[in-house]
Amino acid sequence: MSEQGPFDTNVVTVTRFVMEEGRKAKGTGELTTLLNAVCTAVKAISCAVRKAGIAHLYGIAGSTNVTGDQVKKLDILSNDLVINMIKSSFTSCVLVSEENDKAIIIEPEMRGKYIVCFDPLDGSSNIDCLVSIGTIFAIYKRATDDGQPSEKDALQPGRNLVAAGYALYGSATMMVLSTGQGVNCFMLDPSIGEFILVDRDVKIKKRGKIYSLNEGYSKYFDPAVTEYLQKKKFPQDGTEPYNARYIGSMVADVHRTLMYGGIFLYPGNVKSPSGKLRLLYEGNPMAYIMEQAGGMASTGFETILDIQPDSIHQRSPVAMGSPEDVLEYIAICKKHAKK
Ligand code: AMP
Ligand code: P6P
Repeated sequence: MSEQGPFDTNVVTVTRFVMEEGRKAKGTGELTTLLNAVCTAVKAISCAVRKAGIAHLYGIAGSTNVTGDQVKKLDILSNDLVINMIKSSFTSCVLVSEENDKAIIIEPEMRGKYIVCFDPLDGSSNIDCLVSIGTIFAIYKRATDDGQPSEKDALQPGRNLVAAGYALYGSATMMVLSTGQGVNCFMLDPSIGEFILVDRDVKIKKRGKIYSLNEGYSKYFDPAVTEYLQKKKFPQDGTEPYNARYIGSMVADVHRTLMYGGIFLYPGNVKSPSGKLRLLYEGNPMAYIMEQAGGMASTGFETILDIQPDSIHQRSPVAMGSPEDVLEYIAICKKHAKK
């Protein structure tokens, strides 16, 4: 409760927060405009997600995306919202979406200097059972300004990110955002349709007590992953075993890891050596948030943000969360690599 009582007349919205950051950066305002366009898309997606059952947005829309997931109506609607809001902000030149095989090159008269990689509705296989889902976005500045922008402009390591974040459509809708000066969390207040700053400069615990991965793939795990899990379940150092938590929606699993500490893993395995998660619009933005919050994000051998992408939908193994937990996992991976 602020000093004014129940109604805060000086509330910090994400729009106000981003404008303040923009003034400090002495920018032209283009990034501020882009971030606010993303927020508008997220508000509209949140509304659609909350109404989906009533508005008959559930159900299979018939097509499949690059991951092979059945594309549901909410996926298509979310993808169209993000594309249209960003296009009409005149800030971007190339868009990469999980829902589009090819990169979207913005028409010349609407172009700006930014590149946005996004998953418009991550975790979509959970839509019909009302499990939390999310939107993930990653923003780069175009590195070259010669000629026609292309898909190649999006092939930048995560280290080059200018901003990244995600929206979680859970028991409430939250926007988690970083523009390189830490991680800030904004809760959507549906009564005024604004994201309100609720957690400033979030930092992850140095070590947690939760591991998160799909143990249904245990048969296919590399030996290092099996050894790591054994250590979490049957610790030999007198400590208590870790808890297991896995939602199967990356945004929800990563947000819980950010809030409570621990480790989220989607490792490669014998069937899919690079795992399932996509580098440009799942691995990199989440790794950026984790590092900005004092956490770590690795493939087990390489820092995720240092990977030079070869293709826009390439996959990467993911281990991210509390630094001590990720370092412990990396040590086991490297030990097995030496054998
Ligand atoms: P702009 O001219 O608005 O595209 O901004 C130029 C650069 O300034 C951006 O690429 C960022 O590195 C920084 N910047 C601009 N606006 C913001 C903002 N709202 N928050 C954080 N950094 C910003
Ligand atoms: P699995 C959702 O489909 C997703 O892309 C991520 O959100 C999630 O972390 C992962 O796939 C879950 O995959 O193989 O455990 O069902």
